Amino acid sequence: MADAPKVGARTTEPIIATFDVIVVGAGFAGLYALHRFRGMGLSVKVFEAGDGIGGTWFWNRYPGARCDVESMEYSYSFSEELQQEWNWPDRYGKQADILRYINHAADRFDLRRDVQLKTRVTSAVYDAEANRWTVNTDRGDRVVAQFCIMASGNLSTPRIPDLKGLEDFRGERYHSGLWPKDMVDFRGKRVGIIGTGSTAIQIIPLVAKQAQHLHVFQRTANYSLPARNGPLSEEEVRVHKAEYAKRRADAYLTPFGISGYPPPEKAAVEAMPEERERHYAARWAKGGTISFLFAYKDLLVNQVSNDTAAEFVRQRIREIVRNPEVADLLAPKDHPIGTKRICLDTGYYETFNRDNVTLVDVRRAPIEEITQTGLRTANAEYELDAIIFATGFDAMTGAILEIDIRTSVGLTMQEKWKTGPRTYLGLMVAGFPNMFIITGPGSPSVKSQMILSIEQHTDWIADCIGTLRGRGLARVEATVQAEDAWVEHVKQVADRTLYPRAKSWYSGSNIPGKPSVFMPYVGGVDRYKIKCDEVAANGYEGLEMTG
Ligand code: FAD
Ligand code: N01
Repeated sequence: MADAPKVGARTTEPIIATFDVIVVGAGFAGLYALHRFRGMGLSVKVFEAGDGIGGTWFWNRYPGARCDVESMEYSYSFSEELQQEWNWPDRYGKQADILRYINHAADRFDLRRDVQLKTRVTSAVYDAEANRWTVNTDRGDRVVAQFCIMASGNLSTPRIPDLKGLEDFRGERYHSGLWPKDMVDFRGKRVGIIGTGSTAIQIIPLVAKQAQHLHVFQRTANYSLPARNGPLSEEEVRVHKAEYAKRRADAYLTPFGISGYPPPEKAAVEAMPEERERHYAARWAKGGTISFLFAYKDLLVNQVSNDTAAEFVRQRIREIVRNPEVADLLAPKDHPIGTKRICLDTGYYETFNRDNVTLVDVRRAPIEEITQTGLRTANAEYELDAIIFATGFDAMTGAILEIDIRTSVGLTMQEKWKTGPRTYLGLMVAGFPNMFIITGPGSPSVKSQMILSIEQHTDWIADCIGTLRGRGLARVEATVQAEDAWVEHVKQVADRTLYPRAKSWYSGSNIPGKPSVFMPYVGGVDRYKIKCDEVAANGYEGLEMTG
């Protein structure tokens, strides 16, 4: 970073402005943080790299982009008025509707005036004497605040694999997470899509309907369940809204932070095969991932049980896809179901019955090079007019580590997280006082309904800052002991499940050279919230408040 102040060498450039709180990012997290901290009487400044607010829903405009948690749940709960007045048209909101909702919330709570768009935070330096963060941006801002809040997102750092010849391609090139604002027209084009994760599985059925031909380059097959998306009826909405407050409270008592799905009591291994089949079939017919995962209580901890659910899905794939070889290739075999995010689709497997769609196995014959006119694998060459990279993100740590975060005593975040992220509760990092992360690694974050987690984190941070100030203190920091114990706990909990058996972005294995550490806390939102509440009730144990 060219203009980042180095340790101990305070630059002489003038400070442009001083705030109580600086927030990095204006997605669901940054916007709620702004609202919440402003409500405490704090001065807040939000920096957002994009030229609009909305985070994930601003950037991911690809065809088919939708949430996979039902919209009546996947929305803010902090304002009863907002949740009563807003109407979601569909069971799973499409990207444009979610972005419209975020913009509505920003206007309703007058948030825009404190958000600076088109501005990327490049460095954040903590002055241990003044207990202040100095934040620099790519637009030349240099601002100071007592607190720095990382609301920079878990899936906000898109990654295109470092393929030979990438820059030589003469056709159109897209990454799902950097999709253009104008509609892309694939009509009459030969399109290639690399990746078969949640994103690609949403894109493929729609692009297949437009393109002259679509080649799907698959390295690893994923489990996908039918979304059964559709319009919400007035009655469904009325009933949900009448119970909103209770449902929101109930969500905190569940592992994934989603109400309406009672956690199962029976283990799959205790059920007879016919009963299991009935159970899975009912959930497949209803649509959605949570109900499927909640078919039995041991699906994520017992390989034998998991195999029964995985085999059920593989059978459905074989039924839907007419070509047995293609069906076999699409049937995942290398990881237990649910240990990577289960995908949700509308007509994904059916798409492979189309004459204009070809599945290419790039596990057997890897992509060797992008050519000027397409792509070459180890055994064939493909002529393409457009390539879609649905290749994912440097998840959970990418956005934070892209910023040069350091302290005046010589600690850098890059060094601290060299062997994987270390946090206390996913909220704070020892050695980096007065910095909080919203849904950081080590919290349920990506394993939960994220807006609920965002609100829970932000409220906890707000209470912590309020307590610090109430005590007349200026500095709050996680202790190394508390952080070590939490990191160990997160690992132990994950090791008791099947999660570590999958290679995925949960453990950083999608990014070459990234340390392999399972990052989310999978003990459940319910247990995690109890822990956070206990920490606060016990006077913020594990944190030191000084200054
Ligand atoms: P983001 O929305 O990622 O916002 C972070 C913002 O920070 C971005 O706008 C980014 O530009 C900005 N930023 C980052 N670094 C900097 C910097 N250095 N300087 C300035 N700005 C910066 N979760 C669910 O719970 N349910 C779902 O159904 C669901 N669907 C998803 C679908 C897709 C396609 C994707 C990609 C994710 C989905 N998620 C879902 C996860 C989703 O990311 C979260 O639900 C939520 O939107 C995250 O909000 P956020 O504010 O924490 O982060
Ligand atoms: O990214 P991914 P995503 N050669 O990392 C492949 C959320 N989300 O954008 O598995 C060939 O899951 C890679 O292959 P492999 C959700 O949390 C939600 O799809 O590494 N292939 C994989 O197939 C999700 O989990 C929704 O072998 C290469 C794909 O690219 C998260 O975002 C919708 C490759 C990347 O899959 C990320 O999903 C969309 C290479 N060199 C996203 N490099 C909802 O429905 C990568 N791949 C809510």
